Amino acid sequence: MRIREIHVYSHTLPVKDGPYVMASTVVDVLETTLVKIVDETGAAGWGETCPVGPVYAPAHAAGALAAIKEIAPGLIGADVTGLRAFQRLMDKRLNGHAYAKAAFDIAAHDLLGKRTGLSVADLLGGAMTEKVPSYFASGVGSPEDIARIAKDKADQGFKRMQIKVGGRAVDLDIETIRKVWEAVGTRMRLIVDGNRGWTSQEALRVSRSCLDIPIVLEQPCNTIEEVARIRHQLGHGVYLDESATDISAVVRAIGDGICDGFGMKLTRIGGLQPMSVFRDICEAAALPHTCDDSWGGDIIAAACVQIAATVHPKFLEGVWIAQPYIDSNYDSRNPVNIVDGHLNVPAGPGLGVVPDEALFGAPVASF
Ligand code: 0XW
Ligand code: MG
Repeated sequence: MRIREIHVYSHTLPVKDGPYVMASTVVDVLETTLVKIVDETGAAGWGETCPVGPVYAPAHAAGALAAIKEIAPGLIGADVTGLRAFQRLMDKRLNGHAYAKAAFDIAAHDLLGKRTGLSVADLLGGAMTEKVPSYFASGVGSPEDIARIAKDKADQGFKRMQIKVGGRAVDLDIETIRKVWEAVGTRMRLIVDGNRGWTSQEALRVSRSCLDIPIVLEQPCNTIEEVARIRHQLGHGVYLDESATDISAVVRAIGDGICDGFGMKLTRIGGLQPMSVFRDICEAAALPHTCDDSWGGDIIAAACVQIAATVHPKFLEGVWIAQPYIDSNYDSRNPVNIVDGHLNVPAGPGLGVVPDEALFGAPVASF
């Protein structure tokens, strides 16, 4: 199963009812990059990577495209049956840029699955469940608006919600957390995501002001060191997201006891192959984690659900997908949509979705 052709597409995803506001960035429209790899039989596999703007992480759409173009020529003739070797082949073409390599890694899994008749979850060790819990992530907003959204989401069947905070007066963040708690109580697990926006002192202040509310703090501060400094003074659990940059950062954070779990992004860690390593490390350490990505359409969403289905349910915190913020699907026959706060594992081989490529226009690059 050797790659004969690669086609790269750019596609625009406007934020429905946008903008989407986070501590460090406001986004109205996202540029996603898709790759289609074709083997000698004409079978195709799809991958995608969509940074949520240029500030959230050291990743941006133009960077993804440039890195993909750098890597692509070296993948012509590559055999997708060796998914670990495939990662090393990409490393030989370009140092770092895991978020771009992820698109190829996802496409290779999709192609291998489509050719063998196996789902991506099968390739990753096998699904443990047919549907996985999703969770809703709000933007940063007024206490009243976020409390109203929280109640709506609990009514829709979500069991977990991420409240975005940071980038404004910390008193407003505290008021938001309190209003959400008053609105939904224990109907949903509440995660408060600072997206690196608080100083250590602000994180401490929030935690001490909300000791009566069972929240978890996700990536409250900019660096691991800032989190580590206050870790044992906090009255709440801590998950790392942006700071969990790769497997070695994850291993270090677990070894140093800095966190109680992770928000993990499939593209940040480099795709499904490294994500499965991360999954197994978390299971060995008995730590929970999400299977998310920063943004993207049905290809990324399907990849997140496929890996999530292979996670022991007791360690799966949930799967965030951008679908509530996107107007349409790439695959209208098998769309990846949240129903009652949950996501069904897409049926069929590979990712279980086949995008309508007419949506993407002509390729921006072909190899
Ligand atoms: C809620 N997310 C999964 C989507 C946005 O990209 C931010 C992200 C997070 O947890 O930071
Ligand atoms: Mg986060």
